[in-house]
Amino acid sequence: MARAYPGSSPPKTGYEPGVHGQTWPATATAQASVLASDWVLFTIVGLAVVVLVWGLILFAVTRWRRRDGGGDEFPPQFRTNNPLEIAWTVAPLILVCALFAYTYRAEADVENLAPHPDVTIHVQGYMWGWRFGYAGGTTLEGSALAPPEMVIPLGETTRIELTSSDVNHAFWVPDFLFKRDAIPGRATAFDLRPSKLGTFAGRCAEFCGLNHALMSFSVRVVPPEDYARWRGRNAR
Ligand SMILES: [Cu+2]
Repeated sequence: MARAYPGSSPPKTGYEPGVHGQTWPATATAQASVLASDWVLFTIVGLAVVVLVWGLILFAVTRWRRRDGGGDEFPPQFRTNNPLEIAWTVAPLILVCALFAYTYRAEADVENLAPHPDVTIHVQGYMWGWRFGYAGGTTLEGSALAPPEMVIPLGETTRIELTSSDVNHAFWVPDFLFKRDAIPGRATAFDLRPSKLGTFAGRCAEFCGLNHALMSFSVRVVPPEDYARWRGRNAR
């Protein structure tokens, strides 16, 4: 259980049981919800296939089991059955194609960049920390003991432009179900639209050297009014 911290909620470590264990995935952004529903769909379809296959096996072994005093009754013996062959080839094919199409659309949704993001932040990974540069001037930088905290508004679109100044790092926030490599000399962009207030833990997810483990950060999602006030205080 989370302990009560005065004034704020404790940053999650990203490994709370029941949140990141083998259960339903956490979703703190609109993009994460898209991925989570994809995950849920795969789980449901997978379970349906399991029930069908186990059901058929159970049916076969009980229907044609050897019975006491019943002699040796065999199930119908045949070499080919075209309708059956076609059915068990086509049905899985349709299933796989449908799941592929759904995932393709989900990934396109997650990767989609809004034409006019509300907030833009240049994120730079370096050995061993993170720099958050807000369009307009503010740059946040922390240390291993006081990792930087990115502040973004709830329900609005934040564009992250990600790069690295030295080696490969990776920007990862478990609650956002999102991870992206930070590559030196190359900038990539993605959008986040938070759907939950709170402070979410982030990590470097690419082993990048001796102090890789210290490359943490957090993302604090606040109401848009609070964000505007925070920007007012920090804009320079
Ligand atoms: Cu790193």
